Amino acid sequence: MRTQVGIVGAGPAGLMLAHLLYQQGIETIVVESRSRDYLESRVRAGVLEQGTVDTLNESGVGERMRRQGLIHLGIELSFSGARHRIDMHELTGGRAITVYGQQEVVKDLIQARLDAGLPLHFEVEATSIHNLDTDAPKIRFRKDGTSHEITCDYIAGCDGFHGISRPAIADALQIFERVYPFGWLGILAQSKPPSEELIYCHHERGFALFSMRSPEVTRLYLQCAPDEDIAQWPDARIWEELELRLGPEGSLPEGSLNDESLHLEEGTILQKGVTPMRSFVAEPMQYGNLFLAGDAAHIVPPTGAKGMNLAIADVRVLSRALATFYQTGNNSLLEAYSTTCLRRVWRAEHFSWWMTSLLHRFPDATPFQQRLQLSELAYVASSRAAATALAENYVGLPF
Ligand code: RFL
Ligand code: PHB
Repeated sequence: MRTQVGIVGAGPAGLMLAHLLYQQGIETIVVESRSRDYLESRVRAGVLEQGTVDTLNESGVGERMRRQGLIHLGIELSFSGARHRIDMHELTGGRAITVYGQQEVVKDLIQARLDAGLPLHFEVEATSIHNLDTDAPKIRFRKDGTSHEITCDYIAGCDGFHGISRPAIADALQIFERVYPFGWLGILAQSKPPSEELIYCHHERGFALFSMRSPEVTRLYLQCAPDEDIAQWPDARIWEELELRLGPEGSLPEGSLNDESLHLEEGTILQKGVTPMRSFVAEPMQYGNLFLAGDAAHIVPPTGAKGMNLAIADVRVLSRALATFYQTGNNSLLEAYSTTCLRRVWRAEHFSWWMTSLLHRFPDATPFQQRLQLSELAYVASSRAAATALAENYVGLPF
């Protein structure tokens, strides 16, 4: 097999790249180890930045998102028994986020690819990549017991954190990493969300997040141990813990909670799982004719809702660089790929680390550190400058 750009992985990064390159007349082959059904039902991210929304719309795959996505103009922070609204729309001169599930984005991109009749191979696991410093790099995979090879001009490693692309160039990379001493237990439930906006809760029992997928389906998270045993969390315990973290803290005087109290509707839990949390960056995001994009190159803890948005931002840069090369022969944008992406990546790394540090309960935090956390929360809730810094990062900096 021969193609211009061989793409390993059909998550948001690989699918979006294939779609953007198709629009530029560039040939691609996508190989994905999982089944279509698995990809379309994997519940992950839910918050799209304005720039991600614009990219989907401009490339003609935003129709269902425009109908079903929920536009949010603000978020709430809950701490010390009260809720505070951050009016992102007002603070950022009219920007907003859209709540639309990652698996819905993936469905729309898979459909566009199949409608165009272009190669997207499910249940095909790339086993290795070769000849990266030649002009004919290769992707090897096995199918039906025989091994196959795709010869490319370029390879895009869009195979996520556990893929094969980054390890293939491990010797050329510098790794920056921080692992957090907690994870998130996430559920998807058939019930009305407790609020129309997302609520990020700092609570003495640990962080909680109240999000949604639609007016009837809620997505909720609880801070837990990184290796939490999900079997210890029957549905009733999850609801009870969510209720506690949405409510007041034990030591507060009566009457300090907002009088408008929230109602948590308990519905059928459709899915549950535990995600460990880390910050991770591999530099540079390129070696020879291999380009890494999305989670293959970097991970953020989910608190800032940046992971999928960064994946889309990377492939926007890469698709433009490849288009320029194929149209003009000029490879300067390709050479600048890693540097260009890393500027945005590190901003998102900082913001995600900051949101995580602000909102979680750290098992080894001293009383001094806990007071600093509360002071910073109070500052964000009361200072326009501090709230603006949160808002502009949350809605996403312009491309
Ligand atoms: P993906 O989605 O992991 O896709 C990589 C694909 O590569 C395939 N693959 C291979 N295919 C062929 N051969 C091989 N050898 C292969 N090895 C792997 C895999 O099967 C997979 O399909 O990476 P991509 O495209 O870079 O996308 C990244 C996002 O998925 C990720 O950053 C987000 O989900 C992170 N994230 C969030 N991001 C946001 O922007 N907003 C959010 O609100 C948000 N919330 C979240 C999140 C991630 C979470 N979890 C579960 C990690 C909430 C959670 C709980
Ligand atoms: C989600 O709805 O899944 C979600 C929302 C905000 C986050 C992370 C995840 O920060």
